[in-house]
Amino acid sequence: MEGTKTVVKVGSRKSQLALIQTNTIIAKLKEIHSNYEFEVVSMTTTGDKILDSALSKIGAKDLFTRELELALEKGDVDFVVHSLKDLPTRIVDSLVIGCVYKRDSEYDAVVMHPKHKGKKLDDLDENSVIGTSSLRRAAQLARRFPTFKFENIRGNLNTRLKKLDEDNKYDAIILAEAGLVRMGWNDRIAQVLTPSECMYAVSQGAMAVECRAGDEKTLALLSPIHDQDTALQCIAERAFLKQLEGGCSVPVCVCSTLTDSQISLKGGVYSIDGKQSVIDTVTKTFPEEPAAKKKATNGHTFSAIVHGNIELVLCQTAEAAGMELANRLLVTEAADILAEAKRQTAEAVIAEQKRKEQEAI
Ligand code: DPM
Repeated sequence: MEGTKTVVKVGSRKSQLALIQTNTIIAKLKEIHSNYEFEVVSMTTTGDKILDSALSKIGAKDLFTRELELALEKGDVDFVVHSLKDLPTRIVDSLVIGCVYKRDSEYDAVVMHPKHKGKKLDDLDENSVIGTSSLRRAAQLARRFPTFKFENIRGNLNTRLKKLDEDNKYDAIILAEAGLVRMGWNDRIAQVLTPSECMYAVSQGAMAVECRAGDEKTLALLSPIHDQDTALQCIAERAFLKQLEGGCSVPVCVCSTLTDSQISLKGGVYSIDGKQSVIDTVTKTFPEEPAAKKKATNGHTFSAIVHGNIELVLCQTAEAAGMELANRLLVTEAADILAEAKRQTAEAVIAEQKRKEQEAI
């Protein structure tokens, strides 16, 4: 009977990608819970409004999420779908990541200007201009292609593709393969970058659902789509970033693999110009002893991700892998590289504010 259906309100950004992601999660939930109805409440975030600065130059970690989180806290919406890589490793205590959905491609992809159709990065001229606002992508690719120029490009995916095709400024841009595929732009992917060419961002390609901590009804609704393998890899990757106190202000990259018995996390810290880097790997074996299989204390999360239906000891092992890798790097020159990258980014934030103040006069 129509009237007996429970209505769940779902917050989303207004961009095409955000709405596609939100509708993917809703469609999956509808398959499982036929007695629920979902209503999308879309809104514009600060990050959507600031289109003229690189994200790393704005200086706030929650640009694309804050407005949505406020709506969650107020009870205006019951959950919000995000790209997990956009969610800071620390979120407010009142909210949690209630599930992590099965990861799509975690790799970066190259999209060429139409005049370079059929080419790969290796085929481009020495002075080619690559559009990306990701410090991580620019640093790793600058190392490999020292003569390329890396220029900022902002805006949602539609805007960026339009800028690439129409502005004649960029020879190619770098985007996450997952986003391109979700938009249905597979035919624009010229090349998928392997981890040896460009390691990916923490949690890239995974969607996550944020909800109120302790909202048992929503947590139970989300539980069947919480993907164990993805969650464990993302817990390890996020623990690494959290321990490094990274974020989008520094070039930090990862590559993780999982088997039934082990989790392995490779992580790197780069200088902004890509000239210095430290990369290391930690592998941990999941313990089998029943003693370790303790139940979670209520409300415990892993870099804000609930353990949900996943064995606690698996989450703890994944988290330990990420923390150990970070701790290992922090006793090498990686600590100095990181500190210098943070200093440069902070300086860029101030320069950007000054530039804007000048513009406003
Ligand atoms: C974060 C970064 C970027 C996004 C930084 C990074 C890319 C910014 C840029 C943290 N968030 O990756 O080093 O290219 O200027 C973002 C995208 C997706 C989620 C788009 C993209 C889609 C893929 C996914 C923006 N956030 O990376 O091309 O779900 O992971």
